Amino acid sequence: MAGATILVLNGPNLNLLGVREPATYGRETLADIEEACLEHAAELGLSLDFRQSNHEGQLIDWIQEARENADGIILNAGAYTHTSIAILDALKAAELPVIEVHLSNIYRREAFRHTSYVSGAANGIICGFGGHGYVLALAAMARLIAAATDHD
Ligand code: CA2
Repeated sequence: MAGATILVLNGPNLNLLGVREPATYGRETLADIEEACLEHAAELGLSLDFRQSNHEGQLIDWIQEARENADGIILNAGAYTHTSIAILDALKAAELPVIEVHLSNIYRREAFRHTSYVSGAANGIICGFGGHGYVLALAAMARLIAAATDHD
């Protein structure tokens, strides 16, 4: 597992974190979350590739590239979670462990947020813990990769 690279992908509008709607998404910025992830990844011996895009096609290109460049994907697809069969297909084609993350508890929110296409390709889902959910996802990913390596 040492040296494994985790791609952490963030979808549309997550660049606004900490700047708008603090009542829903908190005051933590995406840069704060990246910093916490970098710290935790170093403790776990993982390399991190942390990215954000507002564009569905860009997210799909990065997921496709991950097949060659990464060992696991942590994804907060933002609103594309609830709409994008294309992201689901890309995740399935990547054949990597996937952890879905949401800052908010999507099951306590509007009904349209209760459906996630991403979940169809995810090993597990973490939602409702704000930015700390990304750190929890890294710990879970380290265990998934270690378990897969043990069986090789
Ligand atoms: O809870 C999450 O992490 C979400 O993925 C966030 C998405 C939302 O569409 C999902 O249902 C749940 C929205 C991200 C938008 O982030 C903003 C941050 C600050 C201000 C405005 C939007």
